[in-house]
Amino acid sequence: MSGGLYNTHKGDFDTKKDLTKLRAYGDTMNDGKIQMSFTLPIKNDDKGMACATQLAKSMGLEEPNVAYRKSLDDEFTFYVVYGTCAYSVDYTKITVAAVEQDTMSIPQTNEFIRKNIGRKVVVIGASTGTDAHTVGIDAIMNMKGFAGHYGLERYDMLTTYNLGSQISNEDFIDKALEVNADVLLVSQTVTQKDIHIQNLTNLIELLEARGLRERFIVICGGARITHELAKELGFDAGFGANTYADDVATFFVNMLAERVKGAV
Ligand code: B12
Repeated sequence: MSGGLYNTHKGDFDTKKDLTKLRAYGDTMNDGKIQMSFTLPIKNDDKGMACATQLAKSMGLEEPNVAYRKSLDDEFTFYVVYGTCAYSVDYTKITVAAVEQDTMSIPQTNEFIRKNIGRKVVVIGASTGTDAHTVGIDAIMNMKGFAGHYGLERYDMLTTYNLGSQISNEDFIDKALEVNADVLLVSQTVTQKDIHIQNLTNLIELLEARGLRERFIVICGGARITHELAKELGFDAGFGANTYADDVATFFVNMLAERVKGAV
């Protein structure tokens, strides 16, 4: 877009996109307009609104304006604040660690396994620790899949076990040994107080303590998981939002094939 969505005449505003000084886009290029929301543990009155405005200013928002406020109860108020963000980022300097691969289709993956691994691959998945969210791991594993991408249960050359949610790391490892798993898939949704970091770290520590870390390919995923974080925590890969069964299957069959190749 250049010069605004409804721009029918040349107005007196910036139209030049500079990726080294990328700013938020509201109505016109580089106007820096953003909207954010938060809750304050105070009652919904004018003083509360002034507090919300002050907080927004401290966060770098110029001319903040409370566009919406709603009492959640007598002592909590939700605010939506609109304003101009003073900051920019240098897009050209941003690098991200991500799994780099050409995702294979289901038939391609099945064929790849037949050719390079020569047997069915065993995959076990769960939402572990206290995390009760199953939708993420189901999206990856269930036959019907998610958003038009069938899940791992659909693959002829995979044997899958979806344990559901709130599975302790100890039980997860025991079950992985029982079914002779090749791949461990862990889903983590709740990240409050870094509970996911503690739980994911605990899984890797338990595997290491039992001399099993290299026995499995271990992958985690969830809306707030990045490949970078997963690697830092000792996982082989991490997948965030907008990833599907075919992405993770492509990753682990390639990794397993490398191991099979290395073993002969
Ligand atoms: C549905 C839902 C629930 C349902 C879950 C039902 C179920 N059976 O799963 C219920 C009502 C039970 C629930 C409970 C809670 N929830 Co809830 N829930 C949601 C909600 C609305 C949607 C989550 C979802 O299903 N997304 C759809 C799936 C498909 O997306 P996804 O998980 O990101 O998965 C994708 C990727 O991340 C990736 N992926 C995920 N896992 C894996 C694993 C692997 C191996 C790979 C490769 C990829 C992968 O692939 C998937 C497909 O692309 C979100 C808000 C939201 N709109 O996101 C809150 C949310 C996740 N819940 C939240 C919270 C806080 C809770 C509770 C703690 C609330 C409470 N105080 O009781 C409890 C959980 C208690 C517990 N012990 O865990 C917060 C989490 C905040 C945080 N970051 O910590 C959210 C974000 C809401 C919010 N804004 O506060 N919740």
